[in-house]
Amino acid sequence: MTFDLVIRQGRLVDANEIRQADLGIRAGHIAEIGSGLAEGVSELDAGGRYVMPGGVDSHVHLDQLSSKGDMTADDFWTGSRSAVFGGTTTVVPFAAQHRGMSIAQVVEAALERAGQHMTVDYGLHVIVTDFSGDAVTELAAAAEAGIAAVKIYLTYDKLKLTGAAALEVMASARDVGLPVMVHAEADELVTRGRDQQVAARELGATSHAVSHSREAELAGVAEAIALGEQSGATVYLAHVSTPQAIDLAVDARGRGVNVIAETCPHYLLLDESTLDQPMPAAAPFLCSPPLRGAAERSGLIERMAAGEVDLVTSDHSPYSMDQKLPNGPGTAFTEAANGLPGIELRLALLYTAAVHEGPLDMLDFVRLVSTNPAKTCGLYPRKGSLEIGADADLVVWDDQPHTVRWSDLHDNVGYTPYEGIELAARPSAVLMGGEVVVGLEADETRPGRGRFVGR
Ligand code: DUC
Ligand code: ZN
Ligand code: ZN
Repeated sequence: MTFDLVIRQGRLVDANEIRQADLGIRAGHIAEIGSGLAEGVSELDAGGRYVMPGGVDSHVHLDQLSSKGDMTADDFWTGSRSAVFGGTTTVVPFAAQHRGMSIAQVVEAALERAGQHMTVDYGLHVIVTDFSGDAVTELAAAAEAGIAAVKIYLTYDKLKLTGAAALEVMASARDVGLPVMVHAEADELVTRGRDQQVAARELGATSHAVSHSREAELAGVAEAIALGEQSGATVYLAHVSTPQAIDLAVDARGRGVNVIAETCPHYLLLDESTLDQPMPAAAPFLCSPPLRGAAERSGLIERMAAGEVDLVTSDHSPYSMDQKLPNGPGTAFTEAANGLPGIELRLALLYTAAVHEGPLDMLDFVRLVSTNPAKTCGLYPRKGSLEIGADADLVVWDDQPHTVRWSDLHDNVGYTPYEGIELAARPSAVLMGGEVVVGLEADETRPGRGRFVGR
């Protein structure tokens, strides 16, 4: 049987090995890997470049209303389109339960909107803020429907769960086989820090970092791990910003606790000193947990090289400058929407910081941006692998230095915190289901082409 497409002259790389071989695609799946494959209906010459599984971004906020009432600047269409231009072919956003809402309804509504608008394949997490009423049954039904994980918060007044409720969610998630993603910052430390800054009339961006301190993250991570240890649930530590928090994860794994640790490119490339300037200049850099210093950046990269960090996701949290600064340049840190956009640049940023200029190799790179996020969300080996039968979602990775300009990106945010940064590589072609979707002058993106991929 002929192939629909054969990719030749590629260096095929997954999380295990690099092979010089042809890759044959049939009916949207990887059908054969070997040398001298028969001619396909179409042929693609990778020109010696790496060919890797498409990126899987298991932490993105799209079409999501924040607890402050801000709608993300990217919806499922603009966010997923931006993702694929950067080499990400599967995203996992959130259905957000605000208090008083039912889990079943928010999951159903998000799946319906995603089905209409996503251009890449997608999973779905559910944020749980109110675990009362029929929540246990509804969570079990959501797991049955294929959601990837539950997310809970240990801080933020409108989102946080008490320790007892968090333990209940963990026990229920364990029973239905879902990991629990935790926003792990200790509420009492964050709140006390914030109140002290406000009382001292220190309202600038640096005060955000003072209140969301390193210690608050460590205390939150310790609590999340304790909840996982007691309940037996798998704990997925979201957006870890300090190497010491990774060390807590490593210790816990040594005791048999199932801990998955994630960090994000902004913690590897951007510095807390960006907050030490007045608004509006500091606004693009406000996120939680906040940016840290050089010691944290190098410590995280060391731990990635040691295999102690599982995932690098974007935590794409797209808010416009108007949302960041509801009161103009006089906006206090307590009023600003916080979160950084980064869905399109995730692969190029990690590659530049940790492979091109750091100790990671291509196997680490694929593991962090694709294979492990797919495994975490129960999508492997369909996603995140080059196995025979896997979806032919592929990236041709090109060593092509370039300067970041927001005007070259495809999101709807209006700025990028990485403006002017030099990056070492980017995709030259991105394939989904064996079709070149972007790159090589193609743009086959369209709302609704993405499919739901369940756990
Ligand atoms: N938590 C996230 O997961 N993303 C953005 C901001 C936040 O608090
Ligand atoms: Zn969070
Ligand atoms: Zn997030």
